[in-house]
Amino acid sequence: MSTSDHTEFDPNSTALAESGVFGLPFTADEAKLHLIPVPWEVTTSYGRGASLGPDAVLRASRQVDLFDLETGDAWKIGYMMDEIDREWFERNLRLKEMALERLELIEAGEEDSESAERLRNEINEASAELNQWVEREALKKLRAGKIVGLVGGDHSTPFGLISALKQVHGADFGVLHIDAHADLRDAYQGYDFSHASIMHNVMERIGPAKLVQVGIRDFSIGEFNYSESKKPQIQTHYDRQLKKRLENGETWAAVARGLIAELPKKIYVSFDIDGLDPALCPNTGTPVPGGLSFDQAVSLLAAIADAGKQIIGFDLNEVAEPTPGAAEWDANVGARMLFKMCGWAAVTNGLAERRS
Ligand SMILES: [Mn+2]
Repeated sequence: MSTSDHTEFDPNSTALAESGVFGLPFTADEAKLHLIPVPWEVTTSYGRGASLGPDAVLRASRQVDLFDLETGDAWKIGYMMDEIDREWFERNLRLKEMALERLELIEAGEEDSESAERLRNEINEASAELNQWVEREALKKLRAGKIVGLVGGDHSTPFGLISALKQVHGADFGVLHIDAHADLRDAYQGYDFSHASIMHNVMERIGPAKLVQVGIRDFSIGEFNYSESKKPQIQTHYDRQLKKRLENGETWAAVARGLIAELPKKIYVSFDIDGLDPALCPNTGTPVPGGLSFDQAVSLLAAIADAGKQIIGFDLNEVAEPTPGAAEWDANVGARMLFKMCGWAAVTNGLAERRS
């Protein structure tokens, strides 16, 4: 849709196949909220398709109805997604092949061989370059006064955005991390910027004031000990512990309020789709039983606004392309969660009125 027919945009009509994210017509100049798609899954251990996530979410997003009972017409501030970068996507495919090649060498007991080392170095260098690219793109947008979200890709992808946010806001912000996995490993499988290390990297290399993890149910003893040693800067809320509180009669509203109370006023939301019940994301790379219901996650986001806190940025990651023939279920769920994050970001930045 071109800008010329912008005034004729009908929020009730069916979105055109080539329209923007959520079927919206906004240009980059007009939109106050920008989404950066990052088609990247070089270090994923198993399961494939997260690099196709941005495209799958974009397509599914056109089916989302714009009016929202909680965030009303927040979309009117303008949401847009950058075009998916072909070069990074192609590079991702080549590097993913190299990672598989290296995995074969490791399985053959040749992890220390010269060829395995060469592959590892090349992947580490490319991942660092990707982070720099994301950071540059995010900084441009932040300095133009935009709210910035990111659509992965695997969970390594938001590092550059969080780093850019620190440059703009300083370190006095917290990360609300929704995930099945703790992602606190130090250089998983020899990769500096692995999806499984994202929160370790965020804490050690960027250093926000706080990390609050929710839904965690798949983690190593090393990650557990690391989290314990970093209390209270890191507060990991294991899924089982949260569920037990609910079983014992606490309400989710009270639990959610407590989780948000641990965070400073400025909050970055990092949403790994596998934090949800895997029935909601069966095709994600590493699904784990348990997790949050869609509504629990939605209430958790609303609790940020209830507490008068501000979403300074966010990401949605690990949404997988459906297997051929399967319904676009993961992307459908992902697009709806993304829409909620956009809406609450608009509201908590004072750009839109909440409705309920
Ligand atoms: Mn993750």
